[in-house]
Amino acid sequence: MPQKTDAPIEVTAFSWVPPFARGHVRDLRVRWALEEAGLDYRTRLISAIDRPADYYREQPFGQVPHYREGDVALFESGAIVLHIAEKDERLMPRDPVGRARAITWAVAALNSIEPGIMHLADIDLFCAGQEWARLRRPDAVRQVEGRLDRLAAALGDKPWLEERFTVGDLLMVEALRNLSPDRLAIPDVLTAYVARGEARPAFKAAMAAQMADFISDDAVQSEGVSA
Ligand SMILES: N[C@@H](CCC(=O)N[C@@H](CS)C(=O)NCC(=O)O)C(=O)O
Repeated sequence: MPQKTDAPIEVTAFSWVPPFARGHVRDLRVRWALEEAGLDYRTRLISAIDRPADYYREQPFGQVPHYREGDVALFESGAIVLHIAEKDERLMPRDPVGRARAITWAVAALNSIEPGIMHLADIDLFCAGQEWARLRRPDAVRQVEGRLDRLAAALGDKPWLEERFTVGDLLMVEALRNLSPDRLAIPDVLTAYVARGEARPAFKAAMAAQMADFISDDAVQSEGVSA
């Protein structure tokens, strides 16, 4: 596993999040890209509850992940994953056409697919029970389902969006993972696509590493450890 305490690449992650969020915090996609590329990294854990004041100098919005590698300091998981992808042909094809297509899908994941899914998560998880959420939900579901249908058509019967797995698939699978089948209709080909992504050894290693970094609920509650 490329998580090493003396690694030159540092990624920030939260030390604790509620159970429903575990496996969905966005350092996961960065860890996944690093695992695919075989690059060692270390994590710096910060509290999700009491964000250190000086952290905003690194990540203007106080969010995770933040990435540091020598003089390179980055925020925004999409930018970080693209930066990592540039280092490894397995994530970013070297031929100009393949590279452009991989970037196109990466941006589509972040710009055309993920926002609707996160809006739905706001409605169903964070604002559940609020009147505006009840009124907004049918249209929000329709919009996401429309996008999913078009994405399923573009994927067709291929395993990946292009001839082989790229950074575009990594970000697309990550965006789709925040969908819940009991909240809307997900085309079968996309369910299988996400399962293919999650079956990759690099994804599994990233998931295990994120889980291992969380301090336990018991430590937070009974021992008063700062989350
Ligand atoms: N667009 C940012 C979003 C990062 C983000 O939303 N991170 C969440 C964890 S998944 C976070 O730090 N939430 C706390 C907050 O927004 O204050 C990215 O992709 O890096």
